[in-house]
Amino acid sequence: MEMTMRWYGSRYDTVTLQQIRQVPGVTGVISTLYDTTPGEVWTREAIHALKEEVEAAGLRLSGIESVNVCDSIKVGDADRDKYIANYIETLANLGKEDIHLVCYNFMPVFDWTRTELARVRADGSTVLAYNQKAIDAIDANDLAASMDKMSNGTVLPGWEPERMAKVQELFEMYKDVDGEKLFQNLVYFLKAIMPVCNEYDIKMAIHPDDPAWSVFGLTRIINSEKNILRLMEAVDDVHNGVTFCSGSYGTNLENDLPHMIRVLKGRIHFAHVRNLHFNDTSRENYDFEEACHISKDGNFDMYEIVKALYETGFDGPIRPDHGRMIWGEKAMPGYGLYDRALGATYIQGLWEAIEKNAQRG
Ligand code: DNO
Repeated sequence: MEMTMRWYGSRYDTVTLQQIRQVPGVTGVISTLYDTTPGEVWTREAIHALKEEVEAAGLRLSGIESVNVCDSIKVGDADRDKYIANYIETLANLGKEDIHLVCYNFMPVFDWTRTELARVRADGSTVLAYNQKAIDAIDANDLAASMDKMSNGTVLPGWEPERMAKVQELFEMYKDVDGEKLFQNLVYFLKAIMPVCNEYDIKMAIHPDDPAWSVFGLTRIINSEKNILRLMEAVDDVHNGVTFCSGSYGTNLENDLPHMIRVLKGRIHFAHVRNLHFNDTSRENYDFEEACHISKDGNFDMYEIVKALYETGFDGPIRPDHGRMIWGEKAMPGYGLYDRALGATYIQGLWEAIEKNAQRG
């Protein structure tokens, strides 16, 4: 595995490449061209400039999170082939720049969803949290506005204001898209891009739905072992792979995370590792908050998760995921430096112990 951190680019991130370079063991960043809109072609020059900037800081551009898939492709409307052609051109340009990992998602309208971006925990740290009652009480239109207000003036990934301005239009686009249709549109997209992925050895890594169930009546399909395996079989090519995000799959307690990692052996190209603390798991009062990475702060056995990755020969980039906001840091919710740095060293500690144990028999 390669330890990485997500970085939003010098124009948007409060964390610098130099700071990331100083986190023990981190050798790469996962980034994106943040000022592009879904559907447009990424030029080779822009990709090259990003890569050069990262390399000048002594790091590697280990992958892209995300090249977003535009809504036309997701709903399968008349324009989709045009946008798929653009996506293919972007992938070719990434391949020419020697980039071989692309994370993306296929969630309708909203990317990840939370109801609080700064819930205060007992130790005074703040975290992202989800409360079902709060979701049930709000109109989807208001959620976009309140996320914007909660974001400390930072641009939240997946909640870009330009997209959220047309949220009603987006809901309209998805009104006839059920789970099966969305799945078929995803398969259509993947089949169309596999040739360019094969040509440049680009591993596509789909990010799961977060949370792992439908919100605001919008269907969600990448949320369980059964569904992700169905996708792997429908396009049975190693370049059709998975971002294993423990915090997203883990929102559904029926998902056995270490087991899922084992059955997805060879198809996990990227791992997001984080922990959740559940306060209530009944359907109506469902409530969780994001914990720090260590096992005892949350509900997941992080040792078993990392062990499953190790034992299945996972060799892609791994990154600590959302961190708590601690030590007075002001940053994009979930993406401060300090707690993610603690997460990165913790995961590496687990990995080293597991690896040495295995090597010494
Ligand atoms: C949130 C992230 C997601 C993820 C996308 C991938 O923090 O995990 O926004 O990057 O879903 O396309």
